[in-house]
Amino acid sequence: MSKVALTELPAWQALKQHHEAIASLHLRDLFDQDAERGARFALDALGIYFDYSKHRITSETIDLLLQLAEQSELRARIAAMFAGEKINITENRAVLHTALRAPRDATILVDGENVVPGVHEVLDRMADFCERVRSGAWTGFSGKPIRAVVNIGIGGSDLGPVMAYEALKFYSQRDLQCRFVSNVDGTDFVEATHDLDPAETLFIIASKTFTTQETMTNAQSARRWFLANGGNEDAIAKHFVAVSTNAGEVAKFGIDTANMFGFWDWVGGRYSMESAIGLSTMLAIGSDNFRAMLAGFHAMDEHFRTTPFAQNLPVLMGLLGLWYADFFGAETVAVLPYDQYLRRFPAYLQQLTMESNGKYITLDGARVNYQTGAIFWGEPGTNGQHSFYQLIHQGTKLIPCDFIAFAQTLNPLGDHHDLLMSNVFAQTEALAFGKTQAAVEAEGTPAWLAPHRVFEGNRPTTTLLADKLTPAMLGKLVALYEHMVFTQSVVWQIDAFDQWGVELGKVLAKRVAAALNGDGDLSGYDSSSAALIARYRELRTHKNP
Ligand code: G6Q
Repeated sequence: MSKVALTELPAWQALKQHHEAIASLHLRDLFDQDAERGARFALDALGIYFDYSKHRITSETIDLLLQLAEQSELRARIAAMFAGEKINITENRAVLHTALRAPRDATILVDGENVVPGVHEVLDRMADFCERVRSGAWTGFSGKPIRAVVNIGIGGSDLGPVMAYEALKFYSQRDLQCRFVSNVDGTDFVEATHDLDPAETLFIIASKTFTTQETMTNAQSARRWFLANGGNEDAIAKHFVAVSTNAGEVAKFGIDTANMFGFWDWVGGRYSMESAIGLSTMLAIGSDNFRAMLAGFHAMDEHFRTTPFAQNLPVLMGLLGLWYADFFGAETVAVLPYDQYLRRFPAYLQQLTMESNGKYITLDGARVNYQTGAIFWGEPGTNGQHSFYQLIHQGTKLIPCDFIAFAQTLNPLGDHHDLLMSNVFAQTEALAFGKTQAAVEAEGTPAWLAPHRVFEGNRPTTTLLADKLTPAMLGKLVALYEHMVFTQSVVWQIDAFDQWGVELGKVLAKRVAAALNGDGDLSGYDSSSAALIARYRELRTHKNP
């Protein structure tokens, strides 16, 4: 399929000109000129108050961005994704994470087959299993109930589960702890298990392919640890379950496929936290809360699918991100959740956004001549304020920020929450409006010091204010970012659902691993790599068996 190049679209050209005209406008002036601006550029949807008034935009900017979405055929692409068309063209796959959260009576066809009953069958099996573990009915080899769940997985089979466990800890069963092992660095496994009792431990081997080097290495270490600490082969079935699409490999590992929870090739790794990959989440919070989370995802799916673009949260968020990336040259986006439970949310979003939109080849196979995916990063507020916010306020880079906050805290404690929230509002105010030279001088600041104390302002922010962090709200937030990513990928004309960029390193690592153990010839390597490998061979003390 051949499309008109993005930069040739009329809306893109108009945006270029429009950018020149408004780039120097200051948010101070925009707010001064329009007393209603705060309300004009704000939306209320699905319990999220979405304030995008502190962006360097006018009504015309939004009109042109919406035209860009139309000219990019976003509406048709959304329909294609929801209908199960194979929009992941480089892997020839449908992209149907939305089917994972579709209600029981929905019909979604892939190759002529309705996939929804299968989704709910797995959810029901997961719910039954989780109930048995949570209630203590499922016991380990010594008859004791399970008290620790260790999820072994990496990338999409880790980041979502970790993030969701942290985010929803408030709702979790506290006598059942979850831990996560992802890194092939043995330290990860050793530290995660050093104080665990194998008799009370359940391992979830979470791997779509069941061939990922890191996960399989950790899974084998888990099996050895279990056998060396009182477990036996017959008890493996009580202590190891799998989440995978690969029954053959699961059986080879020795896990009873009755204890395997499946999913499908139309679920991408980074879009899988609400599939069986979320088994640890369901074990932690229970199936009712898990289903509430799915309902939250689904509500945002429907919002994205049906709401006109001008009121569509993911669409607007995606277009605003694009406005800064492509017209202001901004390279990063800071995500700043003012909720301690969301501390892993930025890390989770890094994979979702950067693995999806970190592409320089279009669907037509051409090299892009514009910027694509931004670098996402962030930390929970207020901690970031005491470290990197300085650069956002007074550095030379433009960094649009997403502030995420909740009106109600899950842990009321004195006036903590008001103090937390006052920082949200104060930061976005300071970033937008800054502090002028005149204001600094009026405070009696000596002339030589004044420039250091001036805040230029005009730093754009979005504020997402919801009532409370619940499982449903988490689902909405994740789906919001998922669909934001998709929106951007459509305009950028890239495949958001493949990840060929992670392949090369994997292949080379296999070759190097073989070279580390011998004393073979290194002449096939470049001089830097050969010297590093030689030095490693010389210095390492522990030899693999
Ligand atoms: C995500 C990627 C990647 C994947 C991991 C783990 O979209 O595909 O992060 O999730 O490589 O893969 P397995 O689940 O197959 O072990």
